Amino acid sequence: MQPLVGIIMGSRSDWATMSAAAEMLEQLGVPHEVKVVSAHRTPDRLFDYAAGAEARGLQVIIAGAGGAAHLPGMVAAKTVLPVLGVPVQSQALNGMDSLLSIVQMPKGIPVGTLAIGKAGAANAGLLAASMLGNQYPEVRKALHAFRRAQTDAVLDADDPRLP
Ligand code: RP5
Repeated sequence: MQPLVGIIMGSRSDWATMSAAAEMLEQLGVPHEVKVVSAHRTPDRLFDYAAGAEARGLQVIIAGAGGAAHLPGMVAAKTVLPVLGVPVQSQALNGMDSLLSIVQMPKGIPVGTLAIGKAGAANAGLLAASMLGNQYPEVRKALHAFRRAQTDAVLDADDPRLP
């Protein structure tokens, strides 16, 4: 099926984090693609990917990177598609560097920034699905089911002393 969401990341090492976004989209039945696209190691690939994303039918791009994380901002500079940025937890600064690099975009080129690490990646998947839900009723239905199951899981195990 034609991918609607593009998940990109600066390095193969980001997959341990970004796989949470892919798993969420998988669970919600949203067609997606996954690629390593590095802003500084493969700048031409980054430009081609971002510039061609809309024509290829992508509707949302999720971009994860760590350290001086310029990938989401650079992608956003080359497309009007919504870009969701995931700060990957870096070793040196625990992801604060990634977070600030992604969230502090100057006025005019927005990047919707999620939390550091796997929670942010999973939420990026959910947020992408919410956006698609405006146009694809089956995705909205899957989101309602996800929320119901999440609520039920808490209510069904609300005594923390029990296993
Ligand atoms: C960034 O540098 C990547 O997004 C990754 O989070 C970080 C480290 O990359 P590797 O040295 O593991 O390839 O570009």
